[in-house]
Amino acid sequence: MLNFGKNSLPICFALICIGLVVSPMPNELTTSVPITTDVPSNVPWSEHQTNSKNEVNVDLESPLLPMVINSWTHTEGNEHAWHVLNRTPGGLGETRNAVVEGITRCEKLQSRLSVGYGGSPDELGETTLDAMIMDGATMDVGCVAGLRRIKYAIRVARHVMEHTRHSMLVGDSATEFAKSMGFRDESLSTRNSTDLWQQWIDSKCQPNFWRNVYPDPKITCGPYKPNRTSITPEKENSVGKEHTIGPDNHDTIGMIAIDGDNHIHAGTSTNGLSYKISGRVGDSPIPGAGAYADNEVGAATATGNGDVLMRFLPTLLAVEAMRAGKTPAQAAEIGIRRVLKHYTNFFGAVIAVNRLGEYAVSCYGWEEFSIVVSSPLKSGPNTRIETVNCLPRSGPIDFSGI
Ligand code: SD4
Repeated sequence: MLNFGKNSLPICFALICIGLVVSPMPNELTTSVPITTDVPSNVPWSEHQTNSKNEVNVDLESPLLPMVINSWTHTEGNEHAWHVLNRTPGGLGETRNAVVEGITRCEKLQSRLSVGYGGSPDELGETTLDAMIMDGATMDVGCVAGLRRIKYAIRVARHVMEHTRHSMLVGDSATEFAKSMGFRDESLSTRNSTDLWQQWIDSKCQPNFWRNVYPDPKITCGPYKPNRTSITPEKENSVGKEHTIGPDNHDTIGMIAIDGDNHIHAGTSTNGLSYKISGRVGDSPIPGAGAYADNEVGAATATGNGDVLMRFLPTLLAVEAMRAGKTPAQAAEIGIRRVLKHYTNFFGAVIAVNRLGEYAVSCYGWEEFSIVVSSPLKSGPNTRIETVNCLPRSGPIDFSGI
């Protein structure tokens, strides 16, 4: 667990320089990057300064803002979001555009072949998309899940938020909605996704997400029927542990943008897990699971095995932990440890950012995890990749207070 939010700015710059010197990749850090503001982040929000309307910290300017932060090494999306955010001084009024357009850039580029069309074919060989945008000022959200045949899921999510009174549309009906809003209906399959799917069929549909069915899903493809024998109540320690998610086969971006007025938007986009059962929706489009934002406190976003993550709403947990006075580091770790309490064979990460731009990551299941951050730095590039060590997989985990 690494805390980015405590030490002094000079130390931060020194560490960045050391990281640049010792790191095999430019801009990639293998240690934490402590960043600070004048405001102690372990003070409960209720104790921070308030105005007559009882709004917290309204006049507080943070040297860390504006900022854009996202999960995994989707640098192009982050750079584009940063560019959009800086169209206005302080990023004012641009956080929604920054998140939506930054994520759209990833969807367009099929960033690292892992976000957007042409990735993670489901059991039927089709790519479907989940996405969400959340406004931390109004608490409005727009989400799409299992979206078929429309490339830019995050923009469709934005249309759900801005042109309906609903929060989420799903499946074919979401496609119809998108078409009526002017989006193009087109196949999301590519040579890459078709080849991946064919290889999966050739390997007898392994791995897959079925259990308690016949014929045996561990050795053969479906169609399957439910087993007539009683279901073992034995708890599985993981959901599909064969489906490891790593730097080369992950499929999600979670992004948070904060402007100089502490206005926050958070968003996600994913094509889910490869070989998912058709109709499966992950955590990414679910508020509180894939991402959450509240201008009064901050925001969080998660990545990893969404079938598990959505059971614990880790990003809501992280934001609520910060509201209760925890640092971003503690808050992110609370999100992860809540999952670990029940599923120790799990891959995932939570990024937590407070409204001042102090941030931290907690991750589990991998050795390390990378994020991209853009924020004003006195020296060095504004956009940089930061890599943190994940919680150790062996040894006791502290569940106190979880
Ligand atoms: C999902 N959480 O659909 C996503 C997958 C992911 O990097 O995060 N991959 O379960």
